[in-house]
Amino acid sequence: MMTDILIVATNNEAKFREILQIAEVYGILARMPAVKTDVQEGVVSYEENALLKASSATAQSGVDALGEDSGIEIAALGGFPGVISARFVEGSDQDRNNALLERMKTIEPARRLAVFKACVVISLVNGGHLTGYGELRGRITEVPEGGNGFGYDPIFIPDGFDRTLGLLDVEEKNRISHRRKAIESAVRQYRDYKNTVKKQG
Ligand code: ITT
Repeated sequence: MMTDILIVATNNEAKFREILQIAEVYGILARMPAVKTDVQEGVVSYEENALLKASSATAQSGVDALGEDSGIEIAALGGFPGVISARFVEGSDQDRNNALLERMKTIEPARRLAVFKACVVISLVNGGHLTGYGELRGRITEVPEGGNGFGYDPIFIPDGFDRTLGLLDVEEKNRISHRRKAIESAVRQYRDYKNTVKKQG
């Protein structure tokens, strides 16, 4: 089992706990950075923001680092809020959930489709980086339900389920989530890269 330690460049506790649990499955230990990773995110793309977070943590810590950027895209709102999911309304997660439900109050159940997207970038001390993507499709409820998870979990029902992510436990969420898929892809590439480096060394 590998025990490479990756710095995780996030200021979001709940996101960090999910990343930690998922990375462990792949034999990678993760820890929160002792460095500031609160970079100025742009509004261009998840990739760009994830790379900014990861490379800022690598620059400050001198080790390989994982950054993640994610968001929710609501079909009936033209993909809004997307890359600005964390900050399109000031305040709490609950405030943002209520704001989205308010904007969607005239939208019928069949048109409440949404997708969570995540991009994970692992920046390497050698200057390169590895990128993974993940998506989770589902729909937006009419009222929030459940207190598990974070962000939009209480108003999102994944395809194939009849309950919100806020009602699933973290293990269930981590089996299907956008974050899981993005981490799995990036961490597999990272493992291959580490194995190649070891063979060469
Ligand atoms: P860092 O930038 O420090 O990692 P953040 O919370 O600002 O933390 P993002 O910029 O990536 O993270 O914003 C992602 C937002 O999208 C997040 O705050 C939630 O509102 C939402 N989101 C992403 N993944 C989610 C998930 O699994 N469940 C619920 N909401 C999620």
